Amino acid sequence: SANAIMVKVVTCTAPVNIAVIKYWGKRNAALILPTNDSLSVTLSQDILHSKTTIAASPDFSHDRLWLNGKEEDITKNKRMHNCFRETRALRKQLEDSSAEPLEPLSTYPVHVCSENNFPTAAGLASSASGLAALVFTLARLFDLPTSTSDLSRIARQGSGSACRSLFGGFVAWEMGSRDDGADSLAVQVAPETHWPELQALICVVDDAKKGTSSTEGMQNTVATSPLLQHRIRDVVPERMRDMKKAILDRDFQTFAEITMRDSNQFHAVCLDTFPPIFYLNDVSRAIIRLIHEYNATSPDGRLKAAYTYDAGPNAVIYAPKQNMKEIIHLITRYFPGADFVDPYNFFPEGEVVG
Ligand code: 2P0
Repeated sequence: SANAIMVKVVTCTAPVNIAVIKYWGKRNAALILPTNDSLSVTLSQDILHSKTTIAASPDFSHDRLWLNGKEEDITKNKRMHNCFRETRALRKQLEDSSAEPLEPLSTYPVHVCSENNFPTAAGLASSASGLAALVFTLARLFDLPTSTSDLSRIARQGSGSACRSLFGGFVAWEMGSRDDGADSLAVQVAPETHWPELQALICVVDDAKKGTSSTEGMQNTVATSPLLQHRIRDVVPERMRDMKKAILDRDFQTFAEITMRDSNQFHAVCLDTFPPIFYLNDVSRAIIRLIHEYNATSPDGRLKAAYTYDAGPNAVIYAPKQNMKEIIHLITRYFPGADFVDPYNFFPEGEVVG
């Protein structure tokens, strides 16, 4: 009918990733170009993901965003506009070069609804999955033939760590050397099927969102920490090589040692920032000691688990599946109030156990 309106709607999800070699520091804040390579493990989408629905219509007046059901003002959100601008430019190329006339979606305002299936307040990385879901859903909405690595370059301009959530499995973010960021993108080191015995346990130490934001914190680190310069120059390049090899060899010893050392160095760099940034609390540090004691009980001296911490107090424990139940029992024994995200359904009664 004459009153019909054209709306195209697409929904996609994107997973959370947890770095084992940490990204911390930008050489270009506007383009989100990092000071070092990083490497992460993408977690199963079944448990933790951001789900984004985008509608495009010529009848919408402007771009709008609803985050977990609440509308956010995005007029000053540069990072979202980066993602809109880049994907619309690719759509425009497609429209201009197509033999058949295409719907001019590149000119339509969009409505974006995004939600996490985990509490944003849990201090778990939500910007990575959220911005990855935004870019991936825009690419689907616009039918872009763009490769995943090229999409990761766009997601990077939404949030640095988001570029790694475009791939499953084991993912490197190559910092690149160009000033325009054309070679700063994510590549898959190995798919999730490569090492299915490796599992992640998320221990929610504190579910309040507080402290220094990553974006602000890392800029202060770049400006003030001499230890960061040592890390960038002398530590990360060798760790990236060793970590990639450990993953390809399914070598948990090397994987675990580098993971723990890199988490510790990231938090040391935070302490070396002036004024210092504190993300770990007493419970975080107690879990670090507990994992080292647990590893020390190993009869053959082989590591049984590795911890890692991001810009908050919550622990992520990587371990071979066979050790997970023991680790959960250990942590619940020492921390009776501990909450877990229970991705492998050890506790079928509910997602989170106390
Ligand atoms: C990481 N983190 O590699 C590191 C470890 C936190 C600690 O990536 O400014 O939210 O959006 O690029 O991606 C957090 O930084 O910062 C982060 P922006 P982002 O996962």
